[in-house]
Amino acid sequence: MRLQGGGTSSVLNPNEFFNNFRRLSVIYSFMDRLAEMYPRMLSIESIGKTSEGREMRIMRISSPSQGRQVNNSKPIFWIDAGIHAREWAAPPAALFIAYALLSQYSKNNDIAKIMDSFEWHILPVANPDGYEYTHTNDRLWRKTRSRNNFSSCRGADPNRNFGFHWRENGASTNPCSETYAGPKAFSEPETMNMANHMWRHRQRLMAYVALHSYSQLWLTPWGYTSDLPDDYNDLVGKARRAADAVEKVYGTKFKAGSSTRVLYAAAGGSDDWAKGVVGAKYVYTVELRPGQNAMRGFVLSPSEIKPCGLETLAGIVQLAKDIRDSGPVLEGRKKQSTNKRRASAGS
Ligand code: 0X9
Ligand code: ZN
Repeated sequence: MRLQGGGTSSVLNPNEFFNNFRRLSVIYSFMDRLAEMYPRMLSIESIGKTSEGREMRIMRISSPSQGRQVNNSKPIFWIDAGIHAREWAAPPAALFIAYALLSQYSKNNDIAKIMDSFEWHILPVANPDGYEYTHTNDRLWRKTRSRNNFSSCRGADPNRNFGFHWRENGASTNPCSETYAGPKAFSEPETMNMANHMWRHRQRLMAYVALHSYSQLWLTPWGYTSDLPDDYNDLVGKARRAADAVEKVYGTKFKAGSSTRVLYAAAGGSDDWAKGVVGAKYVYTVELRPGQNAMRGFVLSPSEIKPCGLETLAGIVQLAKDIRDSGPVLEGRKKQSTNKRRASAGS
């Protein structure tokens, strides 16, 4: 798939944009630029603010309504990236996918299919405060940047902060720890904003993918227990097919399996919450390049941004096609999730 350049050499030109890692303001300007280029397919929406007051912006992407199909009845395919600040491979991969959906809709059959089948909600920077901090102060910062009571250490691990089996496993009570779960579930505005948005769209939320790095894994729930979800075979089967599609692009090998069994038990993740509370069916955490033995795994060369984007796109396209072909699971979900209490969702 070729990237179409826009004529100028500005960093907001899509071809140039993916040549390097970008600050948050440049990412947001790039999103605005895409919204100008594709006004019928893309709208930008704020889902709330971070603890330092930065906006959290999602891209809502869908093909223009056709005939009787109304856009707000499509199942939603959610992608977030950068919930861990230092995992720089993830935000550009999410943006690359968004740009491919928009720019290839009229050129590529697979993209047209998955655009017609889903409404895409893409949050390229899920932890904007942390992301900026990795540019200005500490390249290896992971957490949010909220202030903690009784400690000068800042932030909580947002991927230990979601309200499902919160802090039961693999999470710390120490504010100075990298895996600090926060003082309570959804203490961080970033996770609360994500949860509110997903909850609001729960009847249509079909697929949830969180992009992280690194280790080259396609992980399914659960992350809080070594037990497997009832539909594990379906989930891991689709993950393997996605991983195979990724490998076909540059030979990058990904392993598929449940989070706890492949990595470690860690409760309070966004993935477990999306499946366990919201009831999204196809839920994955993807650990992007490089492989788990890499020396400086969070620090990717800028020259890997496009290859990483391209191979991740191949996996997502495969997954979306497979979900689409596995039939109308949405109807069943609607009935099942409407009465479900948001027991552990905080407010
Ligand atoms: O530990 C994490 O949050 C993720 N790995 S990372 O190296 N990117 O920090 C894995 C999360 C898997 N999902 C759950 N444990 N719920
Ligand atoms: Zn991560």
